[in-house]
Amino acid sequence: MKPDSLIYVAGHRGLVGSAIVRRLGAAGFTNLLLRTHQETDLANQASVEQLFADHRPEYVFLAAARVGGILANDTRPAEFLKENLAIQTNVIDAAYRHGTRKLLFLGSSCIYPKNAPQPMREDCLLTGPLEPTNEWYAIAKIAGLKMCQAYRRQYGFNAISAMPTNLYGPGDNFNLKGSHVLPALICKFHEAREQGACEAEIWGTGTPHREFLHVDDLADACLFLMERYDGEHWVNVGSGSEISISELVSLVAGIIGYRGAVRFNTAMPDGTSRKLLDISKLRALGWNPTIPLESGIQQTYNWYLQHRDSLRI
Ligand code: GFB
Repeated sequence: MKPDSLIYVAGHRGLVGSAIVRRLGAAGFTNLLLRTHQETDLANQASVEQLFADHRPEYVFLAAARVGGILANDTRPAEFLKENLAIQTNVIDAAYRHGTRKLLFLGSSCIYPKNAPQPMREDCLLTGPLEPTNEWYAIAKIAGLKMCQAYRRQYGFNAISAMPTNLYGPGDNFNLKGSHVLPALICKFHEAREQGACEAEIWGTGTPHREFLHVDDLADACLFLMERYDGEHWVNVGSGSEISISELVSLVAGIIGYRGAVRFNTAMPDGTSRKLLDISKLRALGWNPTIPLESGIQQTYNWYLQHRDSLRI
């Protein structure tokens, strides 16, 4: 990418897209194409066609997606499948037809089988059944990375895919019905402490393990891959370490200063028991994560405190 290359960040107001915009700005890329959902509905093929015909971006970061935590995934399967298939199909196809030089598609670690050996290597894709709570989202993301592969093979289109682990950071969704676990814990413990509540509810058993990556690390990896990787195979992006939900609960409660009790609501789903990514491929390319979990959570909590009044929670 050159400093004046026209770069389209699809989904620039989301957790990932906003981090990519910050990272591009820090690296001196100023010619960014950014459109809100109101301006361009990416699930609408005609809108996407118009955008690409008008602007012909040279590079595309495809960070737009219908995303959510375990409850949203589990209860809104049609939206997660249909909207993601539509968004990614429209954007990847339009980018190819309008001469985009390179596109980076963002997937998710939930593409891998529920019982995949840990840590999960890229080549365990499609070797077993998916985790039921998010199989709809996972199927859409698998279709997206396969579309990138297919367009590369048949048309020579330079489309690559990155598969991030569970993400967190500034700009996350703190709405408890739709959020992932980390923003949910921040919100729950902060509110409980403020209100002097003696108990906070945690979903599931607390035994599942998750790997968490700060979104600024992911954005850095996306730029790295855009500039240095041209392969047909997708690349895992993670922090390389996992933590149980119970341990995470203690960590977040400590950072926020919540000293009340926690109650595990086992009527809520646990999801998959582990999903740690094998990131040796990315490390071999020369990239490593840099943001430790504890300081990343502290920074995210500070962001939450600053933006709390304007969040829809
Ligand atoms: O982050 P999370 O919603 O998504 O949940 P997944 C992770 C774990 O935290 C689960 C537990 O075991 C939850 O039961 N948990 C405990 C909570 N308390 C809470 C809470 O208050 N809110 C939430 N949300 N979880 C998602 C997928 O799975 O991961 C997506 O559904 C995507 O498709 C994303 O892949 C990265 O890690 O289970």
